[in-house]
Parts: sequence; C-alpha cells; structure tokens
Amino acid sequence: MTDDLLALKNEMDAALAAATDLRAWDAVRIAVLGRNGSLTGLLRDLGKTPPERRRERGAALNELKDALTSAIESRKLDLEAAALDERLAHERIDPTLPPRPRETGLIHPIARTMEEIAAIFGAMGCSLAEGPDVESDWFNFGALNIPAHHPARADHDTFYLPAQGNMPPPVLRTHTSPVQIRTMLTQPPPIRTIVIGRTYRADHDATHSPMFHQCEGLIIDRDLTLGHLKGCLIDFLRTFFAIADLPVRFRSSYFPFTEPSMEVDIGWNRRTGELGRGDDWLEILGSGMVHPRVLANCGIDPREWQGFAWGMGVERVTMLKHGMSDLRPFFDSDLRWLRHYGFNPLAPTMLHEGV
Ligand code: 2U9
Repeated sequence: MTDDLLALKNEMDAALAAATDLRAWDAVRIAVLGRNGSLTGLLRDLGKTPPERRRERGAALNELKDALTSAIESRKLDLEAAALDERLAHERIDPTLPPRPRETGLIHPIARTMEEIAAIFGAMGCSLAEGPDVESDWFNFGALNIPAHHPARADHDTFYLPAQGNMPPPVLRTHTSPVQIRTMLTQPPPIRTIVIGRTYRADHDATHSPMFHQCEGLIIDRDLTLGHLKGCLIDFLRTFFAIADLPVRFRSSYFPFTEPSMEVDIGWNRRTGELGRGDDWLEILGSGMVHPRVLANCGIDPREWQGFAWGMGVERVTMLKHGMSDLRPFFDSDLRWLRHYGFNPLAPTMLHEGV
C-alpha cells in the first residue's frame, strides 16, 4: 500500500476508535465511504493515474476498500453490543408488579348503534344535540302541536312528575323531539341536527322498555321538499344496514308534529328475518315535513323556511340489524349476553372506514 493509502487507513482507524456511539460511527462511515468520502474520491481519481501505474493503484485501492469496509462493520457490531450492555445494565424487571389485565371490555350494542347513527348523519352534516330527560309539558307536547287533551297524548304512556304551583306537571320526556324545539329556539336556521338519547314511556314487554333510546333528526332550510327527506332517509338506511339496494317504501301516516307524515318501511323476509330480500315490508321509522305550526311555535317563519324530521327507536333498529328478538336483555347487565352481543372496541368497523 502506498503512503497516502496507509495514511488514510491510519486516520480512519483512529477516527473509528474515537467514535464511541453509533451516531459518531455513522459520521466516520460517511466521511470515508459516502458520495463525497475520502476513499470514494480516490477511486474516482483512478482514471487520472498514468496507465502504466493504474492496475497496481487499482488493486491497492480495492485492498484498502475491503480493509476499511470490514473495520467499519466490525466497529458497528462492537458499538451495538456495548449499547445493548449499557441498556441491560440499567433495565430492571419488577417482579412485584401485577400482570397486565387482558382487554375484555366490549361495546354495548346500543352504544355501537348510537355511534353508527351519529357517524352516518354526521357525514351528512348533522350536529349532535342533547337536552334534559325531565321536560316541561310545553317542550314535550305543546310546542310539538300536541295540546292538552289531544288524542296523541294517550299514545305516549307518559310518566308525570309532581306538579309545581299551577304549572302542568313536568314529564320524563316521551320522545327526543323537545331537544329539537330547544335547538330551534337557540339557533337560527338553516339547521341540521340529530338527537340520540333516553326516552321514557310506561310500557314493558318483549319489545317495549320503560326507558328506551330514540334517534330523531331535524333539517330546516329554504326550499326543502319531500324529495330531500326521501333521499336522506334512503341513504341512511342503506348505509346503516350495509345493503346497497335495500328496498325502502314511504307510506302515508299521521303525526301531530309533521304534515304530511310518512312511515318508512324496508324490504325483508318475515319468515327468515333476512333484511333486503323477500316480499314483506317492515316498519323502521317515522318521518314528515315539519308542521308549520311547530316552526311558528319556535319563532321560525314557515313561509320562508321548511323542515323535515324523522324518528326511530335505537333498540328496534339494533334488534333488526343483529337478529335479536327480545329487547329486555339490553338492560339486564347479564355478562354472558354482553360477551356474546358486545362489540370488540378495537375491531375495524364501518366507522373506521369513514362511513
Ligand atoms: C320536531 C318536529 C318533528 C320527529 C318524528 C317520528 C316521525 C316517529 C317514532 C319512531 C319510533 C318514535 O321511537 S318511536 O316510537 N317517531 O315516527 N318522529 S317524525 O319529528 C319531529 C321532531 C322534532 C321539532
């Protein structure tokens, strides 16, 4: 090896010995073998060597390159081993710590449905509103065009609370509609909102619970038509049940707070319970154009603004989606049932796919 190559070898050996961590080691490697490294430069200049000395010079350079490469690699192994020794010397295992518990928590089917409904209508631009469970007679009934003695009151199996003074007794809300009344009173239109929450009716059997959950939506805008209502609900139902061609039927109905009103059915097979196929129809939600008197009750001019609204039972759509026949286990806290029907919080769902 010529003097200049020997000098380079010595210089690099010294630099490698001085490099006491992997960062410094990498700097040496780049200074020698990198694109602008000293050895790379010498190899590049080989062409300038007189032809009679080129072969000898080339062989010497290759020999140097092999020596440098193996010195660099072996220094890396030493430094890695030293780093590991250093870490192990400081790491301690504490045998007194308890074992990590297995993650066993599951999402309740009602909670999962509420998340899914919120995600779907959220993607359509709806915000999520909340309100109190105890409501005045006016918010629960009067503002919704259900005055005292209206026959619709009899359908609600209302829980009344003790009256105060001359006021009508407060009630446990029989539907989530009073939250929409509150929203209209506090927000100027246009409005796109949904409410998902607890509601109460004095009724208890396999398909009714005195406390159940409703989801209601309210859209207020100019020039709204039944076509907007239909498109919105068809899109929702097909996404929620994950059936792209789910048959949806709108059937004329009556609610005091909407005019016209429609119940919404989906296609299914009554015998097998399969949704989306078969010649039978299953009622799934109620809907309609917001009654002009309800808008006026909230200070919204019905000549300028229209609204459409819908409502559905969260337990009912959950039972249909997952083939459950009894509603009572939702509230029994039976761990065997919860383990069977609960959802793994970490499993990917349509919510993670951005609906
Ligand atoms: C405002 C105006 C109108 C909400 C609506 C229904 C039709 C309906 C039932 C479905 C099953 C209740 O859980 S259930 O028993 N709901 O059929 N709900 S339209 O209409 C509104 C709401 C708020 C201000």
